[in-house]
Amino acid sequence: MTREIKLPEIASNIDHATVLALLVSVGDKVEKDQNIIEMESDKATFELPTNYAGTVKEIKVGEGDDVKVGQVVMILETEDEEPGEPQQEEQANDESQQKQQQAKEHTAEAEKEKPEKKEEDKKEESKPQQSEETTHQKPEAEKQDDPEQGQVKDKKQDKPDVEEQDNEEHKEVAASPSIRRLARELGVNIYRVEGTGPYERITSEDVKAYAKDMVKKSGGSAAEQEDYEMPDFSSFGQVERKPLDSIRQKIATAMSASWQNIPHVFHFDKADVTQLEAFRKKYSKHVESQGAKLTVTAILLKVLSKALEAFPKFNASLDMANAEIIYKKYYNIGVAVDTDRGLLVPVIRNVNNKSIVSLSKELGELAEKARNKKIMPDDMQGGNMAISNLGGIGGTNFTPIIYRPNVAILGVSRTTTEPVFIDGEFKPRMILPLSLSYDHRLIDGAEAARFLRWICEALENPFLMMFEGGEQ
Ligand code: CAO
Repeated sequence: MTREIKLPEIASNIDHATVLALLVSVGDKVEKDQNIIEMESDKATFELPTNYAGTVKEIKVGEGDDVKVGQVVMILETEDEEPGEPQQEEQANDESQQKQQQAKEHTAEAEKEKPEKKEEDKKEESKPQQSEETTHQKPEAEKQDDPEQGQVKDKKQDKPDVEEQDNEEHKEVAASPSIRRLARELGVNIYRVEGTGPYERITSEDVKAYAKDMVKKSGGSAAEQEDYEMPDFSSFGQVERKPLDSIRQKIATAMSASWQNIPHVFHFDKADVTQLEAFRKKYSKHVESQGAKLTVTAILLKVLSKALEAFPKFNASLDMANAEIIYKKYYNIGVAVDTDRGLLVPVIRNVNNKSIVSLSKELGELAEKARNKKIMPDDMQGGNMAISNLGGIGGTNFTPIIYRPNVAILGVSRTTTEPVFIDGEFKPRMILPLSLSYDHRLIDGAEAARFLRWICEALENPFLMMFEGGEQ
């Protein structure tokens, strides 16, 4: 029988995605859960798996197509019987609805922070093909950003600007959806751009010129990069030019936006993890027997969630436009994962309520999903702070960049055995170097020092909290 494969709910605030690459062709046999299409949403690049095994009968979309949630992308010929279909479809729909519900719950706080985004996307969707359009759109969406998404904020920093922005809501602008998207990605408030096209229509050149001007005025380095004239490298030797893939573009945009907008300060400390390492060795078999690997990162997740409970500012976001600090009452932590496509940051939710064993399992599964291109945009949303552990690779210390809208990130370097002077003699101790990058607009140096010391002391006394939290 034939089965329709549709674009499922990807995340609570995403209702469409673009086809980047078709991974199968008509006539190909596919397994259940095999990835069939590489797609890109506003939030991330991901691969769409099929729910069924079968043979590809028809492909309904092409590369570059914009696909709505629920739209049929492919038709498979499967071997199962007709009667089973409605039930399975229903079940798949139920699961999808449940997932959507969970995602909505998970991101409820985040949604509150960006209520206009979905609204604006909907408006764009409803007029996708009009090349020239005039709409009233709220500018809030242009100011939203996301670390995975790489959008740049153009937030107002003080009241007069906010009032000006309110007036702008009532202004009409003529710009196509692609130009609005470009403006969002460059952090440009489209209501401030003067259109030079026919009937004052805003062109991509107008948006880019505005963005350059904006960054120049703020003394940022992106303008320098854009304006920077590349030397002719071929005059020095052989070169090869390759396009930046979409993940790398998103990472690049997100990193520069973060670096330009957040006044970073870096703080360093060292934890004596000799006892912790003995503990890890002792219990690793126990954890392994439950199908997980007890790693430093899993333990740090637990410790960090407790530190966030004790220091709520580090679990907050800074809303400069409204002059507010948003304290979050949930403890979701992102973990930087090194994949062959680049850095991805899946989020582990409600870390404070989970045991180290379940955190170890979840971390392993998420890291594998990220590396196998099975990670979905929703898996990477809603993180309050992040851990970046480069210790498995090497290095004595580093200064990670904060993922907006977080206000801090914990960097973890390699544990080494060092001589430590204790009770009048040098003793070999296992030392874990930690770095904390924090947003100095919200967090003061002394608070950062106390926060990182708290983490070090928790690691130095592992038995105090190791098995806290309910099993999930
Ligand atoms: N010091 C010493 N060894 C460490 C360590 C540390 N800080 N952290 C991990 N290791 C060791 C582990 O013990 C493991 O050794 P064995 O194989 O001998 O047991 C090995 O390194 C690999 O660890 P892992 O990757 O399996 O486990 P993890 O849970 O500690 O890390 C993850 C998971 C996803 C964080 C990691 O795999 C990863 O991708 N790290 C890179 C993150 C990154 O790219 N950050 C930069 C982002 S830019 O800010």
